[in-house]
Amino acid sequence: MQKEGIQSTCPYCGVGCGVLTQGQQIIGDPNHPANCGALCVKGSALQESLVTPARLLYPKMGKSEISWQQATHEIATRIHTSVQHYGPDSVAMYVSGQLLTEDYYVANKLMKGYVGSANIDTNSRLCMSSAVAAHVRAFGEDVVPVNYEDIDDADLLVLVGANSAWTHPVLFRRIQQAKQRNPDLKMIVIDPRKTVTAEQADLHIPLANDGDVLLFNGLCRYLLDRQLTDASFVRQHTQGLDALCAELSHHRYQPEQVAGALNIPQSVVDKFYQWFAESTHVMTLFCQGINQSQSGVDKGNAIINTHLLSGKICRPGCGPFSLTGQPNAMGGREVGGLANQLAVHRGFDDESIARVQQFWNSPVIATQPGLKAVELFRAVARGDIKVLWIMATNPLVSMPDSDFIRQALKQCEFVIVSDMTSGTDTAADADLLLPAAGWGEKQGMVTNSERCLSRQRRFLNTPGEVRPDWWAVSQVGQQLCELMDVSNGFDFLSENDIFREYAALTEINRGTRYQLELSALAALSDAELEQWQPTRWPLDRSHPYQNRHFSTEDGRANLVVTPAPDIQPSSGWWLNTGRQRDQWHTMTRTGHVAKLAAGELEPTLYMNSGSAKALGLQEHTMARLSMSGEAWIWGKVAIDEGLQPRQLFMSMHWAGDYGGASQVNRVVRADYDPLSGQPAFKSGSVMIQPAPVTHYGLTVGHAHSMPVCEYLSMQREKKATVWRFATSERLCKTVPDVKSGERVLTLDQEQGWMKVALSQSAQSNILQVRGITLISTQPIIQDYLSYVALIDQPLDLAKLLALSHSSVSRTVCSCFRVTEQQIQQQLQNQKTLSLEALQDHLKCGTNCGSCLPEVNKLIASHQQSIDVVTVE
Ligand SMILES: Nc1nc2c(c(=O)[nH]1)N[C@H]1C(S)=C(S)[C@@H](COP(=O)(O)OP(=O)(O)OC[C@H]3O[C@@H](n4cnc5c(=O)[nH]c(N)nc54)[C@H](O)[C@@H]3O)O[C@H]1N2
Ligand SMILES: Nc1nc2c(c(=O)[nH]1)N[C@H]1C(S)=C(S)[C@@H](COP(=O)(O)OP(=O)(O)OC[C@H]3O[C@@H](n4cnc5c(=O)[nH]c(N)nc54)[C@H](O)[C@@H]3O)O[C@H]1N2
Ligand code: SF4
Ligand SMILES: [Mo]
Repeated sequence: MQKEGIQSTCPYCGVGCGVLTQGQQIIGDPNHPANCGALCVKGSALQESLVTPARLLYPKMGKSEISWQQATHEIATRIHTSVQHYGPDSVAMYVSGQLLTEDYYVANKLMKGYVGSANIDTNSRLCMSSAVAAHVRAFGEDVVPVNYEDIDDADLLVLVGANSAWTHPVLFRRIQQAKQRNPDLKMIVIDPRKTVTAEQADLHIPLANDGDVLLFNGLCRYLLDRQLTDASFVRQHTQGLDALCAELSHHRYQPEQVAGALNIPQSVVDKFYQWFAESTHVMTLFCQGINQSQSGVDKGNAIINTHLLSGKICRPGCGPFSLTGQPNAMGGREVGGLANQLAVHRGFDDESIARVQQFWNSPVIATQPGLKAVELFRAVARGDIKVLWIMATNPLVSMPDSDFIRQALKQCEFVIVSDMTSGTDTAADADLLLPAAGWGEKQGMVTNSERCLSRQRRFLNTPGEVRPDWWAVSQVGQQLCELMDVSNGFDFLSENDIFREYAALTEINRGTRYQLELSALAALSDAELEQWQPTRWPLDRSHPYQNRHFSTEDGRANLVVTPAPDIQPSSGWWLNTGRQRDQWHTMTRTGHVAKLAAGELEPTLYMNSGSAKALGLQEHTMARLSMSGEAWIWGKVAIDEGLQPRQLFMSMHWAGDYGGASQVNRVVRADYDPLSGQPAFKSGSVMIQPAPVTHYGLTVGHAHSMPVCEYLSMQREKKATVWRFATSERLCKTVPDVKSGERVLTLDQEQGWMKVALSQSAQSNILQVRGITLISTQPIIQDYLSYVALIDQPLDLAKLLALSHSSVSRTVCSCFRVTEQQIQQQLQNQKTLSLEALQDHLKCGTNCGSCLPEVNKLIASHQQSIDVVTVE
């Protein structure tokens, strides 16, 4: 039963939209400052996502269900024994920006204050750690110095390495609205790919991969050479100018050199620099194209340098804006859940260690940084880490070089995984599985990109023995304290107790250079926390650093010298990875939602038509990729002219049964930024070839056992499941197996055969279709949805055979399942080419609006084709 009228926060991206439960629906909260009622396609499918497949309901050790008491006792004992025999660093936790602040806080306290090791790292290492390091280097603290409202005051928005139209859609909508209100507001998008976001920019800069430091250093040089800096701001509020000038004096930072090295026209570079210099209010929004790089931290600092030099910071409408990925990546950074922080924005200096230890009353405390994600798993593989607790993340899919992670986990003596589902790749390698309460079943605080604390609230009953993560950690903490014979630091009765303790700990920052200070919240009662409304810190409602006093020792921001890395000549093939509009990470929450699954049907490898030609590949055929020539992954080829020659793109999502062996991180190297440790997910060099396909296959129907293939993906539709496969082996007509009692009809076709599984309905003699399989030596492009529609229907052979001439079309609007083909047809039939007329017929884009950029693009291209015809 779902409770009515509950205010909560969306569990997906860092925009942090408010939601409300209304009957059996989840809608946008009109009163939440992050979204004012709007939701994107993922947010508006939350209700459908609530039923998690393979839900984990009881703690499980191996194959047996055990009690929580047994499970937590086992963990505490394992930790205790390991610390005694091998020292505190033999224990590690790997947690997540999708935990609540309370979960994160206790996990951090357990590891750093009671195990005595800082070996607690998080998937935020893969996501935000370069931005964190850049903030700390420039400002002395990990503070995002802008608010969402600043967008409304800006004259120029620069989006760098961010495909926000897909990844932060509600924020992107805010940008579009600001543009509508202020036609002078310009938007620049800096991305090697022409993304949907870039298509809407006033200027798109398709720079060479990792050319960002060079581009932004060039901007600094431009401002300095032309005396366009804010000299008084620089003099009074920054330090490091001389060293920066020395670096920038190199002639490679001149606009013509920059343009040449980045392979873009100089006029484009000039325009960017000129717009930046001329605009009084500039914001630079950046995300994974910046962070996920071997020069990620320098990229962040190069961006911040431009704002410091020009004084376009510390006032409304200005500043660098690191967009956070996960719903509570920011909250995790606040409590200090990264291996290189201690707690509450403090590092491992003597004073911080002493104050935190005193507050925690901790028996042992970590005194130096722990291992960062990539190194942490290497230590696991070496056998240095004996007990590893993974919580709310799926590293076997999301870490680079994921086959190595699989080996590391197999090697580890004791792996605990806390998740909502046992269906993840990581859960398969766990020794102990803990059933976690998920979104809607637990409550606590999350902090979004603009430092706004909102509450996720419970509105569902908890099934089976599922428990919130904070509870599981606290239970282990209590038992560990008993074993250590120290006073209990984990006697929390509710998430509120934990939140109050966390807020109280931030008091150590009061009156210091640190901005994170929430101690006023330590006095909130349960009732007050229940009533909590979204609140930004600093709690005095000031704009961060509005007094131009930064968090460094002397209050001056650091201009950081960021030498630009050489741009690699593009002789090889470059694999860029990232997100699709409708999926969330490793698909555990969105893979089973039919309308979200329609966005990208199978593991797809994008390239432009020139690249495809060079490789001898055609759309819908299969290519295979490898990092070292050992393991290969297969992907379905699709053409995206937004990619440059020799650039490939694949989404990070395909995992578990959905993606089979085609997980992209199997071929992404574990290279990382030396300062932040953040992996360079966006610049893998790979080998690529046409895959040696003998047979392609498509099966729609109910549970089947599918053949073992190099390529096998799965998609859930409401009525049936869809499998797509390809193999180098010759398949024979027995594939796939049919269930006993089913009858089979096999029809030879031009390039293969069709196999229909039939069952007789109990009431009549009518044969009903249970499954349809197409096998062909050629790619199968027929419209799978028409086949899905035939499942569980009486056999209609004529209809079935007619479908062999259908073809699949890309879904544009997921909410109403409108395809590109339908839109094209409607546009052809329509007298006026307006969006409104289109929507009257098809409704596309009338719910969440996430597809509007694409719908508008189709209208525009149709308009163009008409223009061309008229000119001729
Ligand atoms: N739909 C959806 N939305 C999400 C998520 C999701 O899983 N699905 N996840 C959330 C999370 S955790 C995160 S971290 C964010 C990520 O949000 P984004 O960072 O916006 O998304 P990505 O697709 O990872 O990558 C962004 C862009 O970086 C570009 N890029 C690659 N290399 C370079 C480069 O060298 N320089 C520049 N300037 N750009 C480059 C890529 O071409 C890509 O278009 O999304 C959040 N929102
Ligand atoms: N190639 C490539 N790889 C990438 C990226 C990329 O751009 N390219 N991006 C990286 C980035 S930015 C990120 S953020 C990561 C994300 O990668 P992951 O964090 O590994 O991905 P998720 O699928 O979000 O994993 C979250 C897991 O937690 C479970 N879960 C959900 N709620 C709860 C809960 O309340 N408690 C518990 N205990 N479990 C819960 C889910 O079922 C799921 O299994 O991927 C990274 N990997
Ligand atoms: S923009 Fe982000 S927070 Fe908002 S509804 Fe979409 S996924 Fe949720
Ligand atoms: Mo992320």
